[in-house]
Amino acid sequence: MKLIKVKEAIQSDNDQLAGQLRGKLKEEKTFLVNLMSSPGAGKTSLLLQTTAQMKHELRMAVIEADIDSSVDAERIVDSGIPAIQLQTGGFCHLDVPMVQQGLGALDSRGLDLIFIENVGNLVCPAEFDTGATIDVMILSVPEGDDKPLKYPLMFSKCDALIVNKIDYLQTSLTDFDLDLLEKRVRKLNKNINIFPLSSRTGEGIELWSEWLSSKVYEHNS
Ligand SMILES: Nc1nc2c(ncn2[C@@H]2O[C@H](COP(=O)(O)OP(=O)(O)OP(=O)(O)O)[C@@H](O)[C@H]2O)c(=O)[nH]1
Ligand SMILES: [Mg+2]
Repeated sequence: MKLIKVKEAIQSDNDQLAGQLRGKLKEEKTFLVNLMSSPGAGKTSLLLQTTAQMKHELRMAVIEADIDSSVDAERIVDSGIPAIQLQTGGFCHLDVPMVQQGLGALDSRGLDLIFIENVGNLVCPAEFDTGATIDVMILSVPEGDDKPLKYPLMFSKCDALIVNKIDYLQTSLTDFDLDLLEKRVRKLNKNINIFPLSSRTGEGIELWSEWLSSKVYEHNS
């Protein structure tokens, strides 16, 4: 009997395509951010704040991915930033061919910075390289500071961690411990960049945007 490990074969093909896409984006001077989190952590809210902060210096667009619906892409377009919606029809993550479809629909040449809002999920998106230049995740305060213990792969693979909804820290509604979270994350990923912020009040958005902007200029020059 012949045994074929389908998942490994799919991932190895995908890894190869991801490497090729990263090379192409580098040549075209386009920076691609893969933004991941659980549902509702604040991906779309962060994108609205970040693009508003950076729109005078960079040409940007957003690829939204959802299992169904196009509400997120509509919110981005309403803010004046080009966006397209990928509907995965049940898939819980994006792979490189799906991202390529999105890039094709946007005509990515001429854009400095493109964001992918990946499907809301802390498991599957962590396993699939999208070909993005960097991976960024959001953990929001109401989800709790124990998430690095439960979803270590996601925290291990990201270049930056946004801790969103820090406005909750000033209330009695949470026991979230930011220092404890940082200790847990650094055990998995020593050099990760951590940005506590609120996509509601705007606190911390400037620091995150400045860091991202410096990465974009480094990559695209
Ligand atoms: N208090 C507070 N609420 C926030 C913050 N950021 C986002 N929210 C709220 O959290 C909810 C979910 O935000 P979204 O930006 O839609 O989250 P998302 O990760 O894009 O959600 P999905 O695309 O459904 O996975 C909304 O009601 C936002 O208004 C924040 O910093 N503080
Ligand atoms: Mg969203």
